[in-house]
Amino acid sequence: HQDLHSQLKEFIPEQQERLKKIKSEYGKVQLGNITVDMVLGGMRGMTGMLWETSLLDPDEGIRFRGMSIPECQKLLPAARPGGEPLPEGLLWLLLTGKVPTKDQVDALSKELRSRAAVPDHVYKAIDALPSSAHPMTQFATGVMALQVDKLKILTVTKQTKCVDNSLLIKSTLGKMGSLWVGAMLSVGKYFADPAAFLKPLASGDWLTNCVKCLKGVQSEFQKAYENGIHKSKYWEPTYVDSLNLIAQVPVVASYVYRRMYKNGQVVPMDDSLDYGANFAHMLGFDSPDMLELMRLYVTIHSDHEGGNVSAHTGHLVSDSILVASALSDPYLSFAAALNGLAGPLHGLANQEVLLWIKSVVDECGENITTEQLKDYVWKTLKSGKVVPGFGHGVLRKTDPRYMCQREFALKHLPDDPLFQLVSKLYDVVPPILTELGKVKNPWPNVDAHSGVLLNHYGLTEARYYTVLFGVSRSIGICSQLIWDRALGLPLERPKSVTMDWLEDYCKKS
Ligand code: FCX
Repeated sequence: HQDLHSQLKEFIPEQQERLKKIKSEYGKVQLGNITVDMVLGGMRGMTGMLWETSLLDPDEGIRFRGMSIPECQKLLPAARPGGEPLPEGLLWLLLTGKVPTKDQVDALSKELRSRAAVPDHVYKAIDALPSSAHPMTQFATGVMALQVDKLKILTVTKQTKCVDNSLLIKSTLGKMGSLWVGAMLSVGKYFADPAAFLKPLASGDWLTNCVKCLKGVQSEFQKAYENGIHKSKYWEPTYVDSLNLIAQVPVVASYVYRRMYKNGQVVPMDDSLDYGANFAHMLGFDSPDMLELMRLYVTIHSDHEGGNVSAHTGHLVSDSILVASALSDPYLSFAAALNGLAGPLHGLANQEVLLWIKSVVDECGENITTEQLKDYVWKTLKSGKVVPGFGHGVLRKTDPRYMCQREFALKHLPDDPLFQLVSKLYDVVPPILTELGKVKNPWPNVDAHSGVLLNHYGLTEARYYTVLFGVSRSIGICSQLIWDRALGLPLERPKSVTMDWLEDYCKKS
């Protein structure tokens, strides 16, 4: 099959069977012991979650469906021969476990473009915030607003003909207004037999029925859920929501950028461009190298197994669907993930890195000596701050996401002064963090490098950088979300204890 949906339809039943078998054959196998340190240490080192799309090895770094970053760079289809992988190819890989052909990726690019329309009320929701609001706040607000469906606003007279199903609605609508009927008609489209759905509304209890309709006018998942979809089919509307969301987020994100930094002059999508390139284009950057950078950027930032703050948040929130919390569709889950990503020890670190590097240059100039740099690092540490871009909760070696960005820089911008400073930091920081004695991983992570590359091509607004990370994360988080639904993964509900409980338990054992 050439299309992604058909491939998934074939793959999902196999994997459902596989999971059943694992449960029945290995359900009682022990995976490790939980120590008090682990409970107090933010659950580090506890294996406790299923995450199919990627796996993080402390030494090797991330593998997407078993493929390392260099393997992805080699094997996933690219826009130019030998160029950086197309993020659509990675989405295909995460969802199906297979490397797509170039034709399949091109078809997926086209499909994403066709799903990218963003309703006006999303822009209005963003515009309601001061343009000085942090870009992540504006972006997450836009994503929340995306969850609300496009309403077809019809002008309602006393007798309105519903064009979609040629049902004549005899209306006593006076006090309800056009918005409500627009909502109903939009929902009506979803039902298999809209005429039958709308008929009782024409004569019956308007208000009750309208409220029922309005609740349904949100994500495809929510509509299906409210309409009583069978559990085994949850993944289908989640798939539709997820693809829509992945397609829409670059449009929303670039709107935030243009609103904040380019007087609100929006650049429309280019129908000839792939996902990553289009994002760069809508931000206002068209140089071929920047397009390549964005393809690489989106690919490597997409997924980093399940326990990191943003991925875990998206997963945790979405799983509450299964206890009938009718709210947590992909839009709401992803908005929650974005709020997690906006923290300075997680995604916001990419902003912090560039600001920190610029503060080094401001204080010491671009031709800083190694000794001066060492002093600056110590000064940062002594003032009780972290050195942004270094360290990791799981990784224990240099992040391969850092390495591939370093290779990109060596190829395209070896003489950039800020890149040279980043290279110097690679020599200077790890020995200092090691000397501190408590840092488990002194090596650089993904965020140590991304800013200087973007800065080189003119995307200099560091406060915006985490939004780019966020757009990329839609691919990983939504892919796993589809699998959460396909595999029927249950609500997460780890047990918590108090200090009293810990003391009592430990004294007794
Ligand atoms: N600078 C200074 N101190 C650091 C440090 C750094 N870069 N990295 C770790 N430490 C400190 C911790 O703050 C902690 O100190 P404490 O005991 O006084 O609280 C101690 O070393 C042990 O921490 P460790 O177990 O090594 O690391 P954690 O798992 O607790 O934290 C992060 C991991 C990533 C949060 C930590 O290394 C850090 O704060 N780094 C800087 C911020 C950063 O780059 N974040 C991005 C991470 C990632 F790539 C992403 O999610 O985007």
